[in-house]
Amino acid sequence: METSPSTAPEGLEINGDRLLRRLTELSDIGAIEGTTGSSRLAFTDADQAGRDLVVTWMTELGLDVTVDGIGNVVGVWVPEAMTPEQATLPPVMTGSHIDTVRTGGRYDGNLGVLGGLEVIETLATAGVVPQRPLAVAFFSNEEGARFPPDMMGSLVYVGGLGLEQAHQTEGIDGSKVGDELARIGYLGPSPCPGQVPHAFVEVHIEQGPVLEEASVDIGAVESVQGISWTEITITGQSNHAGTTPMRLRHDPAFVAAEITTFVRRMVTELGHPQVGTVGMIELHPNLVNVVPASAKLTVDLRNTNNDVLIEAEERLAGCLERLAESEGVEISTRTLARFDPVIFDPEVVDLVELTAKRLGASTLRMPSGAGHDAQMLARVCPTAMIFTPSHKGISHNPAEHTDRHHLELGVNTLLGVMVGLAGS
Ligand code: HGY
Ligand code: MN
Ligand code: MN
Repeated sequence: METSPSTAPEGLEINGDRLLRRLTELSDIGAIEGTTGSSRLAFTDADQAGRDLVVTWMTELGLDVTVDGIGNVVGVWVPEAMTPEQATLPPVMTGSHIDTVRTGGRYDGNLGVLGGLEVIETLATAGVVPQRPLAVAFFSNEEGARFPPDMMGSLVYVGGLGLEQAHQTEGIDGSKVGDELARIGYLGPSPCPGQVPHAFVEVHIEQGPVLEEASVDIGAVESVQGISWTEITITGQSNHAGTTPMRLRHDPAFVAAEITTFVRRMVTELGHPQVGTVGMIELHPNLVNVVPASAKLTVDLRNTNNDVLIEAEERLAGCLERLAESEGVEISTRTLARFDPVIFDPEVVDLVELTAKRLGASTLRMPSGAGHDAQMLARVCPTAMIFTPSHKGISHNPAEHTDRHHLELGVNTLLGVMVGLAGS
């Protein structure tokens, strides 16, 4: 991958006011009262409104906007001064997502999409003509919180998941991806898999404490850890809370609690960087005086080391077998997501680090604890990520915050890396 240190005009900087204004305007859609966060679960009305707003900005900027069969939106910038040969080259692409978890923050995903838009607007305004088109995308359903798996849109974009299979995916509310895409008007005509970019780079908040604790400005992300999501359904025997002696109980709530504590103990034993989360527990019928009939819970396991992640999965499976036996319940599982760790392109990582240092930033090479669309694009083209610090490491929480200086530094780094990858 030939990359050249950024050849953007010395000192060319993004317009921080414009970036902040767009981040604010977008986060006002699905705004969570009293916070700076938003709730825009994939393919909901709020997601549709957010999509419409960003598509408007892309169109106003003169980008060639396309929507594909899973609702991924790509805006391509082809400056008029570009030669016909250059205009048909695969673009350097950036982007991320604008869907959020139910309790989302202002910057998760949004920074990568609006930062990409800002880079293109800055270059266009300055009359910089890259040697190949630049593109900014937002990929559908990156969070996977309503419809698993996460990174669904970018996974379909790179051919890792069939479009029909994605459309048939049922959400936590019983709706289907294909129906919801049609309902919000984003069941687009562009083919999946999508065009393979020349290279892909994503700027994203770290969503963890590492950069802030180390007082470092920019993360040069070298990898993404492996992800394993399992849905567990426990079927016991519904019974009267008062009359049923403990010896006769087959209690899914108790089993769910045992699984939750098992995950914590196992992860502690395996040690850092293994993490484990029980994020969802549902009881049925969920009433004070009824021993539950069933319980459904999710387990999210992650590790940079795939072998240890597999060990964690095997230990969890053993725990479920023992509990089914001892408590006389039925336990079934469904894999919601399973992605191996991903290593980014070393030359693109080098360019991120070099570009940030040229801007006077301190840098740190690090893995990503969160999943990102970049980990899917890495399957088809040279890819890396730029991290900005997260205040107190808080994310997937409306209190998510990154200070302006770091937002601007992250997007200025993105500008330099994109120009460096495209040549100008
Ligand atoms: O789950 C994740 O890591 C990402 O936020 N989708
Ligand atoms: Mn994200
Ligand atoms: Mn997220």
